[in-house]
Amino acid sequence: MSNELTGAKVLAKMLVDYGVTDIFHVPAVLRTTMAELEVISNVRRIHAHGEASAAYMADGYARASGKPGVCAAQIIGALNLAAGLRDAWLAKSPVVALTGGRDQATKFRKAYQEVDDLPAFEPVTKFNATVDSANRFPDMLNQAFRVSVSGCPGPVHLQFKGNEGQVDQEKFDEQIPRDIHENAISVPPYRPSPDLSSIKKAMDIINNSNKPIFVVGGGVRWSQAGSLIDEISKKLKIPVATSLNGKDVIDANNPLNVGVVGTYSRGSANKSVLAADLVIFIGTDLGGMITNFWTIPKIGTKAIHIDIDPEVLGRNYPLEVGVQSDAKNALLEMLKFADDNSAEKRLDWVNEIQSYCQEWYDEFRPLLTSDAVPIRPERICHDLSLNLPDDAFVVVDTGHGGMWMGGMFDLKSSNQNYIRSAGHLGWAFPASLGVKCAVPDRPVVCFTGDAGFWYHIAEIETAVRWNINSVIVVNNNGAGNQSKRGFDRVYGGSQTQKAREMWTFNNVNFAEIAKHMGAVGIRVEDPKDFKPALEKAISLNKCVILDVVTDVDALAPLAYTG
Ligand SMILES: Cc1ncc(C[n+]2csc(CCOP(=O)(O)OP(=O)(O)O)c2C)c(N)n1
Ligand SMILES: [Mg+2]
Repeated sequence: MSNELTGAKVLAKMLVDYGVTDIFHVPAVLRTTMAELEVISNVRRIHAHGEASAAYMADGYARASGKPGVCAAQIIGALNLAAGLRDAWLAKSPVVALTGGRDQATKFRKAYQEVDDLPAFEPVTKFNATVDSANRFPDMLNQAFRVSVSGCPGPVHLQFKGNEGQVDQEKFDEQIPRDIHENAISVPPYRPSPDLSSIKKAMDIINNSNKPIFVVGGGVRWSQAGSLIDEISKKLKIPVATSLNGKDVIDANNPLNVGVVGTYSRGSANKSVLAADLVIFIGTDLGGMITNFWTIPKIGTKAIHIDIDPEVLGRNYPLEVGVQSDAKNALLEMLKFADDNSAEKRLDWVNEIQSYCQEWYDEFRPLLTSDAVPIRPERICHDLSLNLPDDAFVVVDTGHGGMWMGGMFDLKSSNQNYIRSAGHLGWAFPASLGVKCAVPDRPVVCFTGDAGFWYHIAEIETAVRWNINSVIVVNNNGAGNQSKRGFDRVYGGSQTQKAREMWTFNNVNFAEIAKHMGAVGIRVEDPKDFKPALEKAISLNKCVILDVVTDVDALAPLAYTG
C-alpha cells in the first residue's frame, strides 16, 4: 500500500478512533478501507451470510455497548441491509450503515447491479446521505456517528460513491481536519436538563396522588437511569411497569416491579396500570405495543410524560405535564422534590398491586413448573429465570418468543440485561452474536422460536468461524404457531387441517445441524433435562444450540385488557 494519504486511510483511522471493534458486512465494500484496518488495528471484519443479519449483528452490538454498531454492504446488497435496519429504527438503536453506491460518471446508464438505493433508507434512518469525495469523509463520518447517538438514538446511512465505495481510494487533502467528535462515541452524548418549574409541577401531582404508577421504556436504559427509577419508586412507594424494550431497567427483585405492560405483557402490569389514577411515563414514545394500542392506560387517565424527544409529548395521551429531558437528569431533579411522607398513603395501593403480582404467579405456576412432554414454553422461561447467571445478557426474538419471555421471564439481578426484537422475526440470533462481540466476557443467551431461527441459520457458521460463543435456546415446536390463532379466526373459529400448511414445518433437529456446522448441539425433549443442558451450554464457552422440543399447541396468553 502506498504512503499517499487516501480516503481509506482517513476512514480506517476514524473508525478506530470512534472505538469500533467489529464491522459486520458482506463483501465487497470499502475494500481499501478494510485492508487499511488490518494494517492499523485489530478491528474484526466479520463476514456474515447476509446483509440483514449483518445489520442485526450491528444492532445487537449497539444495544449492548451503547456505542454505534457498524455494518456494511456493496451496492447490490444495500436493500438487504436497509431491511435489516428496520428493527434498529423501531428500537432506537444507533447503527451506522455503510454502502457502496452510484457514481455520477455512470449513473442512468444501467451500470451492473445498480438501482437508486437511497430512498429505501429514508424510512429507517435519522440521517441518510451520499459521500462523493474522499475529502468529505471526516465531516460525513462525524455527522453519521453524532446523529446516531444523539437525542433519541437511531440508525444512519452513508452511501459511498462507487458500487463498492471505491471513492475510498481517492487521494485525501492533507489540510482537512480529521478529528473525531469525542461526544459522539456513545449514548447519551448530551444530557438535556428538565425545566425546573415543570418538574415541580409534576412532583406536586405525584406527591398528592394515591395510586400512581411509573411506566418506563428503553429511553431509561439509554440514559442509564434504572437505579434512579428503583430509588424513587421505593422512596415514594410507586409501582413500576416497563415496556418490552425497557424490561431490564428495573430489578425484578424490586417488590414494586409489576412486569411488562402492553400487548406482549404480564397480566399484573396491565391490571396495575389500568387501576392507577396517575401514570408517569418516562423514556417511551408511547407506541402501540406498550399501551396495547392506546387502551392501557385508558385515554383520559391523568398522565405525566418525560422524554428526550419533545415531539412525542402529548402525541398519544393528553398530559398534565410534559417534560423534555434526559431521563437521568429528570429523575435526579424529581428525587429532590419527592416527599417521603406521601408514601404512607399508598400502602393500600402497594398491597393492591402486589396482590395482582401474586395472582399472576398463582395462575401461571402450574405452567411455569410443568413437567409436561412435549415441553411447555412457560417452563423454559421459568427455568431461564431461575438458572441464568447473574451477569447474563438475554436476547429475545419476536412473535410467541417475545410474548413468552416478555411476560413470563424474570431477571434476577440488575447486572443482567434483556433486549428483544422490536418486531422482526429472525432478529434475535444474529443480534445475539453482535451482543457477544460487544460483551465477550458475559454469557449471552438467545431465546428464539424455530421459524425465527430458520431465517439466519447460516450464521451458525459465522459464530463458529469467529468464536462468537452465544447460547441459542430454540423453542422448537415445528411451526410458527403464533399464527395459529389468526388462522382459526379467519376460518370462523377453527381452521381446516389443510390451513396448517401455512404455518407448520417439518420436524428438524437443530442440534444435529449445529454439530455439522461446527457448533455444539444439544437436544432437550424432557423438561428435567433443560437446566443441566443450559448449565453445560454456558460452561462450555462455545456457540451452543439448545434445541428444545416444545408443544405446538401451547399458545401465549393474550394481553389482559380488563
Ligand atoms: C419479518 C417478519 N415476518 C413475519 C412476521 C410475523 N410473525 C410473527 S411470529 C411468526 C411465527 C413465529 O414462529 P416461531 O419463531 O417458530 O415462534 P412460535 O410462535 O412458533 O413460538 C410470524 C410469521 C414477523 N414478525 N416478522
Ligand atoms: Mg415455532
